[in-house]
Amino acid sequence: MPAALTRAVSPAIGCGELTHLSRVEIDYARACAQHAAYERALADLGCEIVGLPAEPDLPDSVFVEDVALVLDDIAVILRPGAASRQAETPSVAKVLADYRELALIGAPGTLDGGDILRAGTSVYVGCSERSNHIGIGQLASVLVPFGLRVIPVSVSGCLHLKSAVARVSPDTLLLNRQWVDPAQFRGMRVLDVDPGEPHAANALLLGETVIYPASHPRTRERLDTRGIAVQTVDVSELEKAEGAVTCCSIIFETAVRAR
Ligand code: CIR
Repeated sequence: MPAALTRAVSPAIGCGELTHLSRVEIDYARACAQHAAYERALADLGCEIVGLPAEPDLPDSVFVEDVALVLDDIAVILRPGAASRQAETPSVAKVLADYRELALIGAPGTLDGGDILRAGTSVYVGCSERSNHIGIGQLASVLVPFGLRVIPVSVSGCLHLKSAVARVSPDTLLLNRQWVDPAQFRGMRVLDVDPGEPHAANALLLGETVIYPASHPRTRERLDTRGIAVQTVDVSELEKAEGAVTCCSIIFETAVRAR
C-alpha cells in the first residue's frame, strides 16, 4: 500500500519564501481546508496518510516534498536551498527512519525535492536557485548502487524543475517549454501546458490518476483529450505560497521495509 507523508499547514504560511511571486494574503483556514481535501484525494486513491503536526515556526513546512526523496531502497534526506527551510528535515527523517535506511545530503550541497523528477531508472534533477551541483553530485553517488542515474537538467524562470515539468503517465510529461527544454528528456512524450497557464505543469501522478490543481482548466482539457484520468483539487491558497500538488506529499511504498 502506498503512503503519503504530509504535514499540516503552518499558521505562519503567510511568511514563507517567495521567489517568483509577489506576496498576497493567505487565508489560513481556507489553506487548511484545501490541504485536508488534498489529503482526502490521496486517501481516495489508496494512500495511507502519515500526517505530521503543523510547525508554527516553519512557514513552508507543509511543502514536505522538498525535504526528502523516498525510493524503494533508501530515503535521502535533502538539504533545502532556502536556509529558512533547513530545520524542516529532522522531523521528516525521524518518520522515514521507520521505513527506510537514510542517506543525507550534506553542506555545502543543497537540493530541494521539487527539483527531482523520477522516470524509471532516470532521476532528472533541476539545476535551480535551490539545488546546486554539489547536492546533485551527492545524490548521484547515493543512487548509483541502486541502478539509478541522475541526469542534471537546466531550468529557468520558475522555482523548481517540477514547476516546469511533471509526469502524467509512465511515459508522458506535462511541460512548460518556456521554463525547461523538452529535448532534455529522451524517450518521453511531451504534452504542453496551455500557453495562458504557465504554472500548469505541476501534477501528481498516483497510479493511473493525476491529482491536478483546479486553477488550470485549459490544460486540464488537454489531459482529458489524452485520456488521462484527473482528480481536481483546489489548492489556490497554497499556490499563493508558491506551492502546488506535488510539494504537499511524499509518496512511498510501505511494503518495502528498512533492512
Ligand atoms: C518555497 O519557496 O520554498 C515555498 N514557498 C514553496 C515550495 C514549493 N515546493 C515545491 O513545489 N516542491
